[in-house]
Amino acid sequence: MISPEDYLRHDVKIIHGYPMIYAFTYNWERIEQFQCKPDDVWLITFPKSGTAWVSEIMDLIRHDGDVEKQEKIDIGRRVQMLESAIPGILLEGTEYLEKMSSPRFVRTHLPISLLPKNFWESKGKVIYVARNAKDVVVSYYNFDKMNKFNPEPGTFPEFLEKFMSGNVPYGSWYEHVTSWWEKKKDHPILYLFYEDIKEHPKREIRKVMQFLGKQLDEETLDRIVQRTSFETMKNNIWVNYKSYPSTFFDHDISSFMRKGIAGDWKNYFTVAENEKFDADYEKKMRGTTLKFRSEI
Ligand code: PPS
Repeated sequence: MISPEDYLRHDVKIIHGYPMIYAFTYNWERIEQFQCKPDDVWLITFPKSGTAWVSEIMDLIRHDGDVEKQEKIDIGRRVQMLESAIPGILLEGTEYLEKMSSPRFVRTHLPISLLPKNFWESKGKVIYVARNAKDVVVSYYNFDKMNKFNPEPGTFPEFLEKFMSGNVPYGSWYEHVTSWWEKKKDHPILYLFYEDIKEHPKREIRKVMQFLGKQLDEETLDRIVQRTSFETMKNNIWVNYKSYPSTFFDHDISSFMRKGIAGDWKNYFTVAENEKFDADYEKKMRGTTLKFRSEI
């Protein structure tokens, strides 16, 4: 019988060359064999890029902006995470998805190489959300202090090194964001940026609405903007991770809905770290047309 002590704060496990959250690696076959469907809508992100935010936007669009129609369950179930698993306690993400009626909203942080085998042939639409690397590092570091599924992050300088070398769950941010950017050429992908949603939420929510093939009036869009603001989501138990026990997520250490801004990295990076990061970034991102804003 598996218990949380067997996987909480466990080191990552390498799956086909990628570091993965240990608890999620149980029975990995379930991910490879997962049957994707043509009407699945995928939300794909590197961790800490705005997954919960865009999940809530998608769920509200699906329900015409009506909170009463939304299921009172965690956002990770309404837009079900493919690879999630709390062994011995909760059904695995794949099992939930198999029971879900279509069209399903599926979320994942998986890099392209780890997708289910029939992902591309199933041709499901993809919403990809990317956030600038420096804010992702800071958000990831704070999350790992409170998220017991991941290894202890160590100090910020230590975590920064691990991030730059791709030695964090789900691997290299650089590879993730650029490889999905390239895939835009031959797959229906709406590629969004956290900073754009922050700067102009209604414009970006409208893009999601159009991509999902919905028609909502201006008043409904305004309501969705309000209901997915950082302040509203911070107090919503179904999106702020407070519905999970502190054994898994310890909100006394840090909140899941922490700051929700662009540019917080300036409070963490030293001048020397910033210079080193920028030089390394330049090398790793050479050759891509993908551009980020680290502040707005
Ligand atoms: S996870 O664990 O990978 O699914 O995390 P993810 O949801 O991708 O990212 C969490 C960060 O997104 C911020 N967030 C928001 N920012 C602005 N507005 C809204 N509504 C919002 N919802 C979530 C959240 O605060 C995390 O960022 P940080 O920088 O840590 O605050």
